[in-house]
Order: sequence, then C-alpha cells, then structure tokens
Amino acid sequence: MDFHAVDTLIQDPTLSAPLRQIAEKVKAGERITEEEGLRLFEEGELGYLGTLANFMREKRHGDRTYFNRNFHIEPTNICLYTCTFCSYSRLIKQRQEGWEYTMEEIMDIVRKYDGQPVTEVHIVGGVLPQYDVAFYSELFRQIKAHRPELHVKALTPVEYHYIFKKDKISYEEGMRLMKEAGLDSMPGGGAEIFHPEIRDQIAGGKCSAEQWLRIHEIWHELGGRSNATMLYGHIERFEHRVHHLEELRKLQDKTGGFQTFIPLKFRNKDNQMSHVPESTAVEDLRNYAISRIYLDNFDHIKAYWPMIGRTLAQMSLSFGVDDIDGTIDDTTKIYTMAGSEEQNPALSTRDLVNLIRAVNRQPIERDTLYNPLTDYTDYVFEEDETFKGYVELPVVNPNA
Ligand code: V47
Ligand code: SF4
Repeated sequence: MDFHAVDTLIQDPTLSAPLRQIAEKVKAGERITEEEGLRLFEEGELGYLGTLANFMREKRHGDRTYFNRNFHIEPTNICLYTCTFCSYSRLIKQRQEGWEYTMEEIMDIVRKYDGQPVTEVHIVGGVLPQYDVAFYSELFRQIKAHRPELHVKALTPVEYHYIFKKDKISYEEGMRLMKEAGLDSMPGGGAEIFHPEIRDQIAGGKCSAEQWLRIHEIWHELGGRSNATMLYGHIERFEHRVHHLEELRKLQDKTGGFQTFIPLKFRNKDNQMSHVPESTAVEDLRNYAISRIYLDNFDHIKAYWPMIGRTLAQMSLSFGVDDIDGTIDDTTKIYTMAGSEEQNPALSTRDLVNLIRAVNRQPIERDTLYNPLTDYTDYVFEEDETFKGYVELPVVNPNA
C-alpha cells in the first residue's frame, strides 16, 4: 500500500485544493461526498485517480485478485423489453433467429459441466412469458437436485419484477419462493443507469430504479447476497453516474448485502444506439477508479473481461479492480452480439492466472461468496491440468 504516493498528491501544488482534500480523505479512510464524486469525474486525471483507487484496493486486498470458475446459461435471447442498448430486444420481431430453451435443454447444459471444476452457474437472459415463477422454481430445484453444491446465481430484478407481477405475488413472497427453490445469489444486471432522465430513454419499459433497489433490499433482508452494475459510457452524464453510485452506496449502508460492483462499458454493435461512440480506455479506467473511491462500503470492484478485453482488464487491476470475472465459455452471447472485445470469451484457468500474474498480482480462485479456494500465486501447472472452460452447446432451432 503506497501511503507515499497519496502523500505526494496531498502536497502537490499543481493540484486544486479540493482534489488535494479528496486525497486527504482517502488516506484517512473518510467517505467522499456526491459533490466530490462529481469533481473526480470532471477533473480527476488518470494518474491521480489511479493512485487513490489503488491505495484503497491494496488497503483492502493487497495484491489479491479474485476470479471464479463459472458458466453462463441464457435461457433465451429474445426479450419483450426494448432497451435501446441491447441487441436482444430486436429479435422479438425475428423470433426464429433466436433461441428459447426448454427446461430439458437448460438441464442438458448444466449436465455438460458434470465433472468440470465449476462452482457457479450464472443464469440470465431475455424476458418472455413462458419463463415464469413456476418455470424458474422448477429449474432451480432441478439444478440443486442434480448438483447440490453448484451455486445458483440467477436472474435480476428485471425478471423478478416481471414474473412476480404476472403471478400477482409480492416481491417478498416471490423472493422467498425463489430462495426455497434453490436461488443462492443474484447477479448485478438490469441496473443500467438509475436516474429517470436517462433510464426512461434507454431501459425499454423494464423495472424502475426503485423496483430494482427494492428487490435487492428484500433479497438482502432474506440473508441473500447480490451484485450491482452500472452501464456507462452512452448518453448519461457524469452527474447521472454519481447519482447511480450514491443510490447503491445508500442501500449498501442499509443492508450490507452487495458483494461486488461491476461497471459495464456500453458496447455499440447491433443495437439501437450504434451511433453512440464508445468510451475510451482512459475513461474506462477513470470510471473503475472513481467507483472504487466512491463505493467505500463495497468490498469488491469487478472488471468483466469479455467486455473490455484482456489488456484493459489487466490495467484495471491498478485502478481499483480486485476481481476479474471467471473462466467462462462462449455462451455469453449478449456481449458477443453487442460487440465485446472477446469474440470467443473463453479463458482457461491457466490463462487467467497468467494474465493476473503478468501484472504482479496474486490470483486467488474464490467461490461466489468470496471464500478463497486456491491461491495460484506460485502454482505450477501440469500440462493436463488446464481447464478449458469451454463446452460445445447444442444449437437449438425453436422452429424445428
Ligand atoms: O443489465 C446489455 C448489460 C447486463 C449491453 O453479477 C450491455 O457477476 C454493454 O449484469 N453493452 C447483464 N453492456 C450482464 C450483467 C453481469 C455480467 C457479468 C457479471 C455479472 C455479475 C453481471 O449487460 C445488462 C446490461 O447492463 N448490457 N447490452 C451493451 N450493448
Ligand atoms: Fe431485455 Fe435485458 Fe436486453 Fe433489456 S437488457 S432488452 S431487459 S435482455
């Protein structure tokens, strides 16, 4: 942890007084205000922000960099909603181009990972009426019956709001049912940008910010953990990002149930916002750093490497990030379709470990709840130990 680097900022005469004051606060472990958050977005240069964010990162985690071994299942890539940034919604008009997996097909995917050292299944996709409370409860039950120790991280308030409303049950009742069926935790999707000025323009009629936050709150009250995201770098302004971070920080103060914050860089391929230019790598790193500084009550900041690419993911580890999403397979089509950096986002454990070690950090495999499983810092790989994290998926034609 580099106190000296932060002291240098505090004494730097070329920095404005407010920026020096923020550096002092970070060194003292004090929380920054919304106004200061906005100032960081508007005035904080990359080196300054990186120094502060890295200080906070190393204070909490040293060089430890977490990853997990998971696989993704997207039950469908067709969606009723019309989020302008998403390449899924356009498929509702060309339904035959998409997929709609049945329970059996989803279980086939789960079974394909039998014997593979994965600890988590991440389930999220489009919203369609046949995927309702009964369907998902049965799915979670079947997964747990088949592989009880597999952590089910599934669905977001976007789906939960829709399916509970359809069944006319309260959020409280619905989340209780999901827990009983086998839900272990909730991923962070669907948050986008909370501020209505932006949300109303991009989120295609799905759940509101209040509903998103409320469902997470209820889940936390039931003892569950979850993640949070922010889709940034499109039509929002810095003040909207600060508002988003503030809403998350407030809820976290109340419940403590969030594990990790995942900034998601807007990608502009094949969606209604293709005309919007993407953020630069410098802006991405600044955003990671400010997220780390602002969210002083979040333990972890995650970089989702399939979206930003391996190089930027490595760099992010010096800008507040302490977690790189797991070794995954090519089923995360939501990103491939939106123009992610990685066309085939599969990375073996060896590759991921080497990527982390190459920037002098310590790779730690974790489970979903951040219990450390294996420290790979000095691990020597045997040739046949490489886990590919890649499984061929059945190609399903719903019209066949
Ligand atoms: O909510 C959709 C985003 C999210 C685009 O919790 C896009 O561990 C960029 O939340 N450009 C879903 N992003 C994915 C998600 C996630 C991913 C990895 C790990 C975890 C976790 C959660 O994907 C959506 C939306 O914000 N998204 N389209 C796009 N064009
Ligand atoms: Fe549907 Fe989610 Fe895409 Fe919106 S972001 S269109 S809710 S899949």
